[in-house]
Parts: sequence; structure tokens; C-alpha cells
Amino acid sequence: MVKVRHLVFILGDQLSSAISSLDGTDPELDVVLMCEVMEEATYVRHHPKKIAFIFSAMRHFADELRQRGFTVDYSMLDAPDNAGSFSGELERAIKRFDPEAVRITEPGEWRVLQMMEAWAETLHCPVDILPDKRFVCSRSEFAAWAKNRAQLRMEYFYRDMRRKTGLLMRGDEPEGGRWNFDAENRKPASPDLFALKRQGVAPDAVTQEVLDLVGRRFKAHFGSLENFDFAVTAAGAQVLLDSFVADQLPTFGEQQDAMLSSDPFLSHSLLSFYINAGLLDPLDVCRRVEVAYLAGDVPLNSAEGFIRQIIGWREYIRGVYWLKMPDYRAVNFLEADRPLPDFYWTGETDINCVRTVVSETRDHAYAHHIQRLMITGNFALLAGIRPQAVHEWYLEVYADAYEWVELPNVIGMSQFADGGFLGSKPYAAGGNYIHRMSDYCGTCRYDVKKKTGESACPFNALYWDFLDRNAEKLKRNQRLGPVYATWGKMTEAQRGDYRQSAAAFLAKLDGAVRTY
Ligand code: FAD
Ligand code: DLZ
Ligand code: SF4
Repeated sequence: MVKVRHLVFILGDQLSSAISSLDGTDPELDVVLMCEVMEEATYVRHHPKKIAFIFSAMRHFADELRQRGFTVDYSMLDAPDNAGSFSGELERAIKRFDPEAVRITEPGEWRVLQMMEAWAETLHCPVDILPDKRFVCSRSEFAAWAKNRAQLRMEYFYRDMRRKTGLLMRGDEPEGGRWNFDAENRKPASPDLFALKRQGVAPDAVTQEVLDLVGRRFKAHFGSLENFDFAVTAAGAQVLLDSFVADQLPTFGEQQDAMLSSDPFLSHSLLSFYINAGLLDPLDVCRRVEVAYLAGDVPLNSAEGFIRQIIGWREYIRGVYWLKMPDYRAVNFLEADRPLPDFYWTGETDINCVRTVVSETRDHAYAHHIQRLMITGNFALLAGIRPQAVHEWYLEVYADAYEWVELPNVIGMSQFADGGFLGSKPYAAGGNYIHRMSDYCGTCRYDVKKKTGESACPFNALYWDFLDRNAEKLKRNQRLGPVYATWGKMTEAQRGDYRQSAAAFLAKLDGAVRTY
């Protein structure tokens, strides 16, 4: 048996040469462990593109470490002695290498942290769990910020992160005299928009081998493997970042909330996969965007809007996750209990907006923020779907989904299941909003202008029914005051029509179960 100093265990979303577990490592003394395991691929049935992306990026990262002189003990999924889980693979490696200690960077998921904290005892080997330095705000710093605040609000947290990083700051003042330029960022999509072709990366031999493996082993999972063009190395992701900054960032701000049937991506970056897995560093990405702004290549509303998503929302979401877990996963403020309709898996529905987003999700393992929030999320909220079923769907279907980022976005932001801890009001909207921000309604079998009845857009009656059903819990929310006032001014007959239309629609949904 070989005796090594540290066994450095690197997980599939820690693929960064600056990851804390590699700090101070010596290829002469330390061994790196990486493993593809069934438990991680199936604890929820991830989209095949996500599995392929992670496995291929892991294999490329292992090769890069080997080129730097490291011994990398890498278990492929199909290796005959693969134990199938992080714990099993670590146990086997400890037996082979007898390390003085295991070093690992803290994971993104509570579930995995629980495993890690048990390892020192169960595997009889010291385990050093190191902070993840890829975030601007550490878990303890966020906890200190949140302490003694009755309400958390992203906007104030974001300003602190601007001050801390110096991004888009002129001394103590925000660039342009305002912290937030969202007022300029709500333009609907125009169907004649000229879209620059989106760059992708053709699969190399390593990726092709992974695609064959994933195609064979994960056939039953929701999602298509066709046309896989993800970057799988840091260098590849950097090329995509550069092309986003040159081609899409200038219009990122104005198109941020828009949805267009002919273009699933618009001016979004499609960088979350790489940032979350470690191929791009979030702060480096923001600095790159700031440089483009300072060079006069992109307007401030785009640069600020983009940077806010990363050092504002992304950091805030992660802070809330670690602050509120493990209880956060089970919250259900609105007591929503309907099962997830089958069409979230099949796409077979005549609700055109939902059908479009589900089918784009199936094809790309991606949907942009407003699609996630205002189409599939909004529908689930209005229909009263159990938040934990919605959470599981989002964790399965998106290639950027890890529980630390997905869960607060779904449970808190989209389903209001935390009663307003993360956001100040539910993101609920009727068909008018979708009609204004997209071109989905023109080809829908429902009529967005009709309020009630069988041919009316279902979002319209569901919206009012949602507010009515949850009035006891929501009517004191200040931001909902005007809509409850409007509801109160309607005649009893109008309110009855809305209730009846919603009830008829919901009756059709009931009984829809997962069958894929
Ligand atoms: P862009 O629109 O180009 O934004 C730039 C970057 O900002 C993103 O790459 C991402 O890193 C960051 N960002 C933007 N909004 C958020 C946010 N709300 N939370 C965290 N980071 C953000 N994001 C995930 O990374 N994983 C998820 O599983 C996930 N699930 C979501 C579920 C719901 C219901 C909602 C409403 C949002 C979710 N988001 C999630 C946030 C956001 O939708 C995605 O980060 C974004 O769509 C990724 O696409 P993009 O890289 O093109 O983003
Ligand atoms: C998502 C994922 C998948 C599908 N497979 C693996 C794997 O086989 N090996 C691995 O190290 N990581 C994988 N991951 C990422 C982990 O699920 C992720 O590291 C944890 O959920 C912690 O965030
Ligand atoms: Fe969606 Fe209603 Fe528009 Fe149809 S009419 S696409 S259901 S918002």
C-alpha cells in the first residue's frame, strides 16, 4: 500500500484549479480522488445533458491535473469496482492510499455535507472540510449580515457586495449615480430581433465517449442528449464568456425579461453551468463585464444588471440556503398540495407558454430566468402545486441545478413557500404579463384577452383564484394591497366567474401524475 499525505477529494461541481482543497497541495505527496457515481446521477434523475456535462468536465479536469503532475485516482461510472457513492468510493481510496487526512472543499448541498461530516468517524481518517472560496460572501459573513434583520432584502445585500468588491463603484458611490438600472431593463421581445448566432463547443473524443455512456445508462431520464454543445473545460468556457461579452451583453439588460418562441436564449449568457461547476470564477466573470463597460463596449444598464445577478442574487440565494437548511426544504407556507401535472414531463399541453418552456427545457437542459419564474414557476404557484414536487422538477431538469441555488429560487422566490423570507411578494401574474413579455399567446389555443370560460387563458382565472384562496395569508402583504383592492371592487358575480373557471380548470389537472 502507498502512504500519501493528503487525499484531495474533488467533486463534480468543484472543477477549479483555485478550489480550496488544492491549496498547498504537492503532487509528490498528495493524491487527488475524483469519481463518477450512480448515487449522484440518480438521487434525482438529472437531465442527461447535465450528467454528460459533469462527467466530461470531470474527465477533462482530471487530465489537466495529471498534466500538472498530480496523481489522479479517477473512477469512471462503468468501472467494475466502482462502489456507486461518494462514501463508498472514498472508503476504497482510503484503503488504497492510507492518507494522513482527507481534504475536501465544503459541498454545495446539505445532503452531501451530512455525508462528509460523518466520514471522519465512519472511515477512521481525519477529514478537513475547507470553505469554498468561490463566493464573494462566506457562509458566516452572510449569517452575520442576516442576524438581527427582521427582513432580508437582496437589494441591500447587493449594495454591500458592490462595496466589498469595488465592482462598478466610483469611490463610495455607485457608477452612474444609481445602484440599480432595472427600470431600463423591462422591454418586451420584438419578433424581428436580430439574434447573433450562439457559439457552442463541438464534442471531442472524451465528450463523445461520455455521451455514449450517458445515452446507454440514463435512457429513462427526462431530456434530450441531441446536439450537445456545452464547453467542458475552463478554456472552452472562457471562449463562450468572451463571445457573450462581445455579442449578447450589450443587449442583456433590455432583453432580460423578454421571451420569444424563435429564440430560447435571447441575450442571456448561458454561463450558469460553468460558473456553478467551477469552470468559470464568478468574480472573474464580473470583472470581465466591468472591463467591457469601462471600455465603452456595453451600456451601464446591461453591465450593472448582469453583475447584480451574480454578486447580488447568486450570493444572496446561497446565503439564504445555508442559513435556512435543513428546514427550508420542507416549508409550505401556502399549504399547496396538488401533484405536479404530467405535462411538466411530457410537454403535452395546449397551454402554449408552458409547452414551449418545457420543450426547450427538454432539448437544452436550460430555460432563462423569466421562463423559469413567470411560466413554469408562476403556473405551479397559481395552480397550488406542492412546492417540494416543483423543487424536485427544477433540480432534475436544468444543467445548472444544484440544491444550494435551485432550492431557494424555487421554494422562496418562485413558490413563496417560505412566506416571504427571501422575497417580498409572490411572483404571481395573469396572462397579460405573459402576453406583454412574450410572443407565446398569438399561437395559443387559449385567448389571453378572455378572463373566464373554457377558451379563456387559464392564467387569468387562476391568478384571481390564487389570491382569493390565499387571502388570509397574503392580504396583509403591503405590495399586494392594490390587487386585493381591485378584487374587492369586483361584483360578486365577477368573483364567482373567476372562481368557477379556475375550479373547472383545476379539476382537469387533478389526477395528472408523473408517467414518463
Ligand atoms: P443570465 O440571465 O445570463 O444571468 C447571469 C448569471 O447570473 C447566471 O449565469 C447566474 O450565475 C446568475 N443568476 C441570475 N439569476 C440568478 C438567481 N436568481 N440565482 C442565482 N444565480 C442567478 N440558477 C442556477 O444557477 N441554478 C438553478 O438551479 C436555478 N434554478 C432556478 C429556479 C427558478 C424557479 C428560478 C426563478 C431561477 C433559478 N435560477 C437558477 C436562477 C436563474 O434563472 C439562472 O441562474 C439563469 O437562468 C441561468 O441562465 P444564464 O446563465 O443564461 O443567466
Ligand atoms: C451532479 C453530479 C452528478 C450528476 N454526478 C456526479 C458524480 O458522478 N461525481 C461527482 O463528484 N459529482 C457529481 N455531481 C455533482 C454533485 O452532485 C455535487 O458535487 C453535489 O451535489 C454537491 O454540490
Ligand atoms: Fe400562456 Fe395564456 Fe398566453 Fe396561452 S394565452 S400562451 S396560456 S399566457
